[in-house]
Amino acid sequence: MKLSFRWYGQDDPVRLEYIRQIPNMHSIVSAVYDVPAGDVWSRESIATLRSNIENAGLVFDVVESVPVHEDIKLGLPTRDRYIENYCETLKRLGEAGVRCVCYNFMPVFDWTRTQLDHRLADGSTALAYYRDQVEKMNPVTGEFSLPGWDASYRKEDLELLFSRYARVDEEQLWENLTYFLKAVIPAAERAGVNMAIHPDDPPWGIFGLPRIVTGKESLERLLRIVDRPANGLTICTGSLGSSAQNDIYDIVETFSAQKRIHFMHMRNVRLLKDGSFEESAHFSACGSLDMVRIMKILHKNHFDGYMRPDHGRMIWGETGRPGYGLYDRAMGASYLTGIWEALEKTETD
Ligand code: DNO
Repeated sequence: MKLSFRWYGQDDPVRLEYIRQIPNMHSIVSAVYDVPAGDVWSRESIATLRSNIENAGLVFDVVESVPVHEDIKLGLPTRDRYIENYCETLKRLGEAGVRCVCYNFMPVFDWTRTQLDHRLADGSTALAYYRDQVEKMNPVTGEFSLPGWDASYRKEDLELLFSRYARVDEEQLWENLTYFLKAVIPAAERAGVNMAIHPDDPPWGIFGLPRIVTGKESLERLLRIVDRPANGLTICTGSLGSSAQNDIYDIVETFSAQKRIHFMHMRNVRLLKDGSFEESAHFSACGSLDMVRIMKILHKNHFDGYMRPDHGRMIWGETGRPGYGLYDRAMGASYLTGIWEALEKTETD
């Protein structure tokens, strides 16, 4: 297991020097943020990112994310150009030493929450998703702004995107994903990069848009499309685990045994009865997931990919990017390291 930590570049209030001080820290997970989705990442930007990270004594070998242009997800004729750009970016990342690229295939919205500062009993704040609130929302009328989504969309862009997605059902989205994987996985292999798709978060359709990377069956289907190690997974425990229909332990067991998990996002969530969820501290007792059980499965299957603590709460007065402060994620990292060390030093039974 290689421990890693997400960093949003020079604008991130969390400094690389601080991340370096977290025991056992190995890799920085980052991206080039100054280019629109679909453009090729410049060699200069990649080199700058790499040298900033290396100067801090850390390794730059994981990227999250190289975004997939909406035209690819929609299957528009323009997709070929964007796929070509995607492959070129992978080539450049491979040359710069990147070994794992996380991406997602969610239409329009990335991760979705209704609240970024839900107050927990201990006074900390965390992200939350309340189902009834999402059901009442209509993103096109624009009477609200969802936390965490790309605020750069104008109303007209969104209307156009929604009208285009009206013709894309789940099967069509699978076809578009298939087209993408068949072109991109060979390029990733040539670049020496493992692709690791992030599951949809939350793992169900929202706002009438299709979502397909939602559970064990869909992950199996995805891996079969191009049955090569470079076509792999990010298993995000908090995303998949936020649906009571997913057995996260079985998912981790199945795909770590197959060596198809390249990246683990470790996060705990508390599931509520109506299908809503609130994020929590990493410690098992704080949420609905048994983190030790997940780590045990990974350890048993000799997981040697990347792992990062996912979203943390805001604690100790820290302000900044919701979910991505330093303190609680650092505690999460230490918790995960502690569990791993205990497993390493315990005879397997
Ligand atoms: C949220 C993240 C996601 C993730 C992308 C991967 O905090 O887990 O935004 O980076 O979905 O493409």
